[in-house]
Parts: sequence; C-alpha cells; structure tokens
Amino acid sequence: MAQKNGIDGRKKPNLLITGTPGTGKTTTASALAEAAQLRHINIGDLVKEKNLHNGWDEQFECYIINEDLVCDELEDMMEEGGNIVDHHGCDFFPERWFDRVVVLQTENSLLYDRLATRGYTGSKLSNNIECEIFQVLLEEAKESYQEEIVVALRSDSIDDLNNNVSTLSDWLRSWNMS
Ligand code: DAT
Repeated sequence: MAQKNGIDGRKKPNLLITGTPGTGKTTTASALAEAAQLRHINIGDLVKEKNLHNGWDEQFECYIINEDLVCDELEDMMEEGGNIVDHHGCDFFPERWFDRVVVLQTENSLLYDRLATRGYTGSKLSNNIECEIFQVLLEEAKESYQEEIVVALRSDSIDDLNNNVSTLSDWLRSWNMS
C-alpha cells in the first residue's frame, strides 16, 4: 500500500498536544503514545534533562526555555515522524513539523483544583487560570498553524481523557493507512 507523506515528506505523523498547565497534556500524550506506539516528547522534561534553557525564572518559577536549542534538538526526530509533543506553548516550533495540533481545555474550577493539588499558589495559580479563561493556547495555536489542523478537545473527566485518546488513536491510524 502506498504510504502517505506528511507536510514534510515524513512517513509517520507528528502530533502536538498543547494547553494550559493541568489540562492533561502529559496524561493524554503518554496514554496515546502507548496506544499508538509513538514517541512521547515532554518538552519540559527534555529542557531539564538536556539543559536547553537560559536559567531559572524567579518570577514565573520555571526554566527560561532556549527555543533555538529545543528546536535543534528535535529536528531529526521530527523529520522522521511518529512523535507526540507535549508542551504548554506552541508558537516557537516550525509550522511544518505538525500534522495536527490538539488544544486541551478544562473547566476553570476543575483546573483550579488540579493546579492547587500540584502546589501552585498565588500569581502562578491565577495566571494559569486566566490563561485558560482567555483561551490563550487556542488563540496561539490558531495563529501559529493552519486552522484546519487545530482541534480543541475537552479534558474535564476521565471519560473525556479516554475519548480523546481513542479519537486521536483513530486519527493516527487513518493517517497511517491513507
Ligand atoms: P499537564 O501535562 O497539562 O500539565 P497532567 O497530564 O499533568 O497535565 O494532568 C494534571 C492532573 O490532572 C494529573 O493529576 C492528572 C489529572 N488529569 C489529567 N487529565 C484529566 C482528565 N481528563 N480528567 C481528570 N483528571 C485529569
């Protein structure tokens, strides 16, 4: 059977899962990677492991990502295809890398509880809730990629999580067969 080539000539698709922290990116991406036998790349972990940052931001309590180093690190894997990238931002990756961009969204009070459980307080907590209320990641995704490859999925409950993994597995399968 003829294999479809992606935007960049790859034989397997690349998927980006983005959204406000706490919406379920890592949980969804790792379940999907296992179901679809693809590689899960958590950008936050990669940045820490490989020191792809310019130090620690005291105000926002996170590493200052060196976007050029992250893109250089990922280029070969992305060219090969078969990656599920998980990150709370999406505007610095080359547009050609992704065949689909998924934005997870969570109802504000549920998100608040998840982030509070994670130990977020004060402005770190309120900034993230505001980010979700104003749909910052959905806007960023629509500005950075063709609108037809961007999909917003609800991630409030375990049922949502299971449905999202199943929907995305179906999509990955159909990409591989077409
Ligand atoms: P993220 O990677 O977006 O920061 P996560 O995958 O670490 O989010 O999930 C944050 C917490 O919420 C974690 O305890 C698992 C839980 N969770 C994730 N998605 C969920 C969902 N759809 N329903 C209920 N809980 C969920």
